Amino acid sequence: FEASIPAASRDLWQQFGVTEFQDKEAFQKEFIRHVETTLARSMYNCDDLAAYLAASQAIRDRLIVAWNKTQQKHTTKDQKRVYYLSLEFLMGRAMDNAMLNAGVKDITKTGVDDLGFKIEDLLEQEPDAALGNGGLGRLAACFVDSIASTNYPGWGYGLRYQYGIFKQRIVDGYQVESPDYWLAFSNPWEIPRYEIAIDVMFYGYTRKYTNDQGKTVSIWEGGEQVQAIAYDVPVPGYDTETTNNLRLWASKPTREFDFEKFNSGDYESSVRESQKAETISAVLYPNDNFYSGKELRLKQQYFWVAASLNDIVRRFKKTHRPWSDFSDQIAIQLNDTHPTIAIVELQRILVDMEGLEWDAAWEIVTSTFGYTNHTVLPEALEKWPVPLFGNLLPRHLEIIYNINLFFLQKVEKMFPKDRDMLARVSIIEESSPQQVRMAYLAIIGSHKVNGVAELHSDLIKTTIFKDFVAIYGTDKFMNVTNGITPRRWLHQANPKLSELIASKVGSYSFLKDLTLLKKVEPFAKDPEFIEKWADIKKFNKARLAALIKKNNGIDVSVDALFDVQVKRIHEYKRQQMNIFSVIHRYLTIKAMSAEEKKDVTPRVCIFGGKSAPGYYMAKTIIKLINSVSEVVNKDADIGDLLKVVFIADYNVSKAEIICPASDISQHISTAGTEASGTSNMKFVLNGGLILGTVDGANIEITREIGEENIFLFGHLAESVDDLRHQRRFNDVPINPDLQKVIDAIEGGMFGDKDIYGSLIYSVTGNRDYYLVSDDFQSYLDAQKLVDKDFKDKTTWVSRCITAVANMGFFSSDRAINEYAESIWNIEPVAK
Ligand code: AZC
Repeated sequence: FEASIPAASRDLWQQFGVTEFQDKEAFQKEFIRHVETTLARSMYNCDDLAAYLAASQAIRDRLIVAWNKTQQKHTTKDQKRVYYLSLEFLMGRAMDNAMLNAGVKDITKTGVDDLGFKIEDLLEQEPDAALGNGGLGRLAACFVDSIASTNYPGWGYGLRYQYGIFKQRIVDGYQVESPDYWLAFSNPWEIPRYEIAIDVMFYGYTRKYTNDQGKTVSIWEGGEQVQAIAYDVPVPGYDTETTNNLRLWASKPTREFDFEKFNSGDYESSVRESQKAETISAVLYPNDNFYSGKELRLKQQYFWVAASLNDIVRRFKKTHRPWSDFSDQIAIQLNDTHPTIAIVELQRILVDMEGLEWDAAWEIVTSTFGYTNHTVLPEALEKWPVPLFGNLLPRHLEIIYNINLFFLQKVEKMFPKDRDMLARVSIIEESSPQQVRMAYLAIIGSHKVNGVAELHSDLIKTTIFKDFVAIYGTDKFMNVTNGITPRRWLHQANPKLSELIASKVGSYSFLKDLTLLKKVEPFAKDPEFIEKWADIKKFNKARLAALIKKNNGIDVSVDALFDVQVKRIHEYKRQQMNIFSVIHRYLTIKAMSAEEKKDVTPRVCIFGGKSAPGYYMAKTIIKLINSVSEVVNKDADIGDLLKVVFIADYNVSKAEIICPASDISQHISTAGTEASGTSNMKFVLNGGLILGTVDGANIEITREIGEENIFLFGHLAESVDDLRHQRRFNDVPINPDLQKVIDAIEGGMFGDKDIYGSLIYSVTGNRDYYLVSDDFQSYLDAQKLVDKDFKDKTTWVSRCITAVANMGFFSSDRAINEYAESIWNIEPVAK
């Protein structure tokens, strides 16, 4: 497939080369061609799904032309590139984004309209590409968008799961999972590259032998082979010619499957064995911020890493540069520890296969990799049992032992006789069985380590990675605060607000330079602007109200305060505290006289999010929310003063409807537990205020938008350890308002109290690890302030405008520029 056309024929190629469609008519021609040939349909049987597929094919063709040009340019310019390795890319839908970034939104919209379709209906046909769990995966999606939009040469590498994150239904108040077979109707946004097939080995053994130079070397052999097939997803930049690549690997059996078995007549088991290969990339593990040490997961990690590195090295070798140029040409970013085995794999390639000396190879490795940490939660840190690891990847384990030995020798020199230090920082934890600590390997094998918001980056330096700061110094550890792409999270999700902003900025240039939002700040006091802004919020709330009506059958008033908490369900994110406060609100309103009720700010409390299928406590929280919803929504005493809604199957495309519709969104993690959060940025960017703790990016949002425009509460990260200690060892009574709530639950107000036993115990049982009780009073106080402030509509909207005007910092373009400058050392591609 490397075959190139002889020079004599190239003119002809150029003459007939595919060009991008430029106008509506050309689009329509392409659209019909795809309906009639690609889909083999006609105007007599073209439904919305077929029309979506045909329109997507037309747009995809356009992307491919741009993609080809970009790749050629990158090859010619031969600049340093970045490869972003992420086990999750939570992309959501592609079509709207592709139209916008390729600049063909209007053409397509009017084009399909003439042909008898509504663009909105077509967009609805597309299933989300939900190849991620939550924040980490969505960040990767924003990052590839920004890398393309800022013209950096960069690729994403991931896995092409056949099943993305499960679909969530609510049955009798409980979460029920079903598979997300998103590829059922084919995926127009990927290009299968069957010719790019890479063999990946597992298991086997290592053998030492003496090579021609008389050196003893180790080789890995005798294992099982599977094949990685590349699927390319074009990633168009906004308002630029750059279209980058996201390469996702799918596992296939190798072509030569077990011929021995085959010939001995055991055909069936030979085929069965080869089918097992396909399961490697079949399904995304549905845990967010939680590590579960399953062998298949380690297989996924190595499969994806080995294929990606093979691909990267192959591309490098084509340039015929010396190995010492490797890290001048290539930067690789590790999105959390999931791809950490890449460090070992590159060392193996260089030493075992390319014959480099250990030290020279290690120098290349460490200057190539950067590692991003996304959490300090102990239950999320990856540690692989040594026996499991050594069985699956025997040579890699040997290399890890060597890396560790050289590292510990260095530490021993720096801190002579400090055995505790050696035990603490060793890659191998001396537990039973021993464990490979992946985060430590990632730190040792990278030149930079970063956290994702200031507080988090400080915390990793003072807690989980403290010893490594002592060893390497502070320069190796840095912060890059997360960001979000304003294309999807402002323009696409909230076209009316984007248009209103553009009317004041003078153009849509803020979508490329988000700091230009600052230009709307003077209009925060302009009555006409405030009114328009308020109308848009109302429109967006009506859009969400319609979704709620359709999904939940509940009527909500757009005049009520929309209070939203949507994110993965996790005890540290404290949805339990939110629902407890909703119960408190319900009890309070119920006890009011008719006169008192007149003063109540009506509220719609909206929840959404998935629980990991095996996370009992999170599932109990979902059940409680739904039970409260049942009771409150039909209580005639309450009416429109309080509604409680759980939106099932929260995902990227629902987030695009939900984010623009909030008045208040909640980001209320126990201080020090949420590394950054990114939905907090989405909600503020869409003109909603935040009720939050002093945690993650909330802190920087406060600094940017002003503390008068955010509702902060709760204990600070620095007090958390002490408070936990207090709870555990002294009898601290629980907050009296919280006690009333618990009494109500235990009195059976929301159904069988036994269902909630362990949830209540997690707060009352001398532990309250997430400090629900300690923060409850200040949470209620902050809620009260929200109720009061919301009554003054003009001031409220004015605060929202000021907040939006100061959100420029949170563009993922800014984050990518920081990575490019301080970690990757790459430049944008010149025109
Ligand atoms: C998340 C963090 O929980 C979230 O705070 C952050 O915004 C996001 O990463 C992006 O940086 N972490 C994860 O989703 N998962 C893991 C394993 O950390």
